[in-house]
Parts: sequence; C-alpha cells; structure tokens
Amino acid sequence: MHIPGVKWGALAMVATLAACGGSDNYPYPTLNGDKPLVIGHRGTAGYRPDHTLEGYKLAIDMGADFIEPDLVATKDGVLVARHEPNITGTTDVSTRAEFAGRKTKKVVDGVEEEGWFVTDFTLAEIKTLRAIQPLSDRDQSYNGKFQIPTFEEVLDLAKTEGAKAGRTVGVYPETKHPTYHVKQGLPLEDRLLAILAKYGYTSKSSPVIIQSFEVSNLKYLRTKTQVRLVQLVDADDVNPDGTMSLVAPYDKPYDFAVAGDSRTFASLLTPAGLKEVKTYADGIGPWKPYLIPSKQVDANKDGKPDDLNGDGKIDERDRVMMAPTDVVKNAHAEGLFVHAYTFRNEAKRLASDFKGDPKAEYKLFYNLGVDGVFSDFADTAKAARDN
Ligand SMILES: [Ca+2]
Repeated sequence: MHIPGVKWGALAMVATLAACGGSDNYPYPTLNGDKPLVIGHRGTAGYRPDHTLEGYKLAIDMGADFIEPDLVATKDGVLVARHEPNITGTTDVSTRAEFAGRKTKKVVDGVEEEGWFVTDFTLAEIKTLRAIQPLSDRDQSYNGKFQIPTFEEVLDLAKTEGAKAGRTVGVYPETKHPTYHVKQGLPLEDRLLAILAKYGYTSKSSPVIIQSFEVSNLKYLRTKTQVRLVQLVDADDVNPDGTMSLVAPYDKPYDFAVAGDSRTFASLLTPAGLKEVKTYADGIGPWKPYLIPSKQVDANKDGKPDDLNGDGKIDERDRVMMAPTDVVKNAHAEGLFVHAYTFRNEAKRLASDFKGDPKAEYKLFYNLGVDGVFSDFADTAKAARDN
C-alpha cells in the first residue's frame, strides 16, 4: 500500500555465520538463529523527516542495526538520499523562487509526474534545500531544518556513530528506480560500487546490504560485488480478501515491464521464483502482507466491510490477520534471509488483532522467523525484540 511519500522498503550482518546454525542465546526462528535485525527505515521516519543525518543518527541512538538510505542521483552524478527522484513532497523546493522554473514533468516507471526532480539539480543546489515531513499526521516541527545528505555522508555517520556506540552500524542503500536513472543518463550502480569500494565495502561481510525493486540491476551488481544483495518485492495493495493486488507500476519490477516479462512481484516469491532470486541475491525484502496477509470482515454479508472498531471509518484497524504464507519457510529453505517492510507505530496502521500495540505486530513477525524488519520506529522494533 503506497502512502504518498512513504516507501516500502529489509539483514543479516552475520549471514556468513549460517554454518553455525543457531544459538542458544538467541532462540529466534531466523535463517541463522540470530536476532532479527532492526533496520531504521529512511532513518527514523516516524520521528524525523525521511533521509536526514539527524534521522539516521536518531535511529542509531535508538539501537538500529542498520540505517536505510534510498539513493537517487543529482544532475552532476552524486548519490543523495531521497525516497523519490521527485522531491516535491520531501523538501521545501516548491517554496524556493529561484527554482520555480525547474518545475517539470517526467515519466517515472511509466507514470507521468509533475514537480521538481533531483536529476535536474546539482549537488550544490540540492544542499540549499531543506527536508520536510511528507506525512501530515507526523511531526512537522523539524520541517526546514535539515539538509539532504549524500550517500558518503550517511556512510561516514554510520562509521562515526557506530564507533562511539562501540558496535557496527550497517548501511542498507536502495537503488531507486534504476531504469529511470539509466534513461536520465545517470545510472546508479557503478556510482554506488565506486563509493563502496572507496570505503572498502566489497565483501559479503561488509556492513552493507544493497536492495532494489528491479532485477536486472541486482544481477549486474552480483557480477561486480560480493556485498549482500536483496530483492525487494512490492505490490499495489491488499484486497479485501487478503490476496495481493498487483496493479502497475507496483505489479512487477519495472525492468520486467520494459522487457515485456510477464512475471510479477508475486512470481518472485514462488518456490521457483525464490530459486531464481537465490542465483543473484542473498535475501528478499517483501512487503509484509506477502508473509502474513490481513483481510476485511463482512459478518452480516451486506457486501460492505465491517467497521470493527466502530469509528465510522474503514482502515487497517478493521482488518484481521490471516494465517502466514509459506514465503519465509520457502525463502529460508533456499538460504535466503527475509527482511520485511514497513513497520509503523500509528494505531491506524495496525490490524485489529494488535489492539493498537505495535510491539504485538513485531512479535508476530519475529515469531514467524523474519530476519529483519524495516521500521519507521527503531526504538519500538528493538524493544519488541529484546524485552
Ligand atoms: Ca474503523
């Protein structure tokens, strides 16, 4: 489900310990028996504007194992952290008179969008902008205060803050819209690899995991690096009966759409799909309803979903959780770890089963065996895991 301006978005820092096969200290049903990872989704999107050094730092302070920058490219080819190439919703660019003429239309993954696009700005120009909170129901008090960081600044922060905390903080970059960036003449992959090489992050044990919703760029990356790779798996929505809704452009990896490949995101999660994913990736990052779906209820059969909490609205709170699918089991059988997205604290984003308690949702997924969670609230994800 695509809340505007909100992504989607899932490690195993110790994936190389797989051979050890679990631990008495961490009796988790994960691939390796290790604690599931807390991944600070866009930093701490629940508390600070997305993709700011301040948000990433807060995630680290809250105990996140990894921080998650989404990467897009500036006109001069610098990787910066934003959820979309279109920065209308996540920065103050629309209020800047000097950039009024930069407003334009571009096609991203087959969909025309209007606004301001990172690919039309130099890094120096991007640095004059300030981040804003894209969700109106979240804290707006930090709007206009924080810069847009470069990927290197995020890596530096993880190193510095990790050293202060006496632990390794991983970085989990996502290549955003790889096909779009190729069309803009600004492909992401070699730029990303060059930066990672500069930091010495080239091996499976490096504190880095690269994620993508597309497939061909991950396959390319596999030929160039041993850093762990994750295939993200999206959908458009969840149907009232709990089945996944697959509608373009969220029905399949966009490179599949361009190539005329009939496979969908759901195809990647079948046993055959997972086997294929294992040839180029180390894990999967599915939207969480692929693991445990939820459905609406219509007890009186009037064709309308029941308002379970009686508030006159129909939302997540009026859904009930269903039985888990076999995706985690099948992925683990292939040796793929599973990092699910996105976990959020707000009561209106929690199914009725959880009674407004986000920790109950984490526990359900931890008990299922997920190896990590992308969370907007790293503190809650950690508390649910450790307490
Ligand atoms: Ca309701």
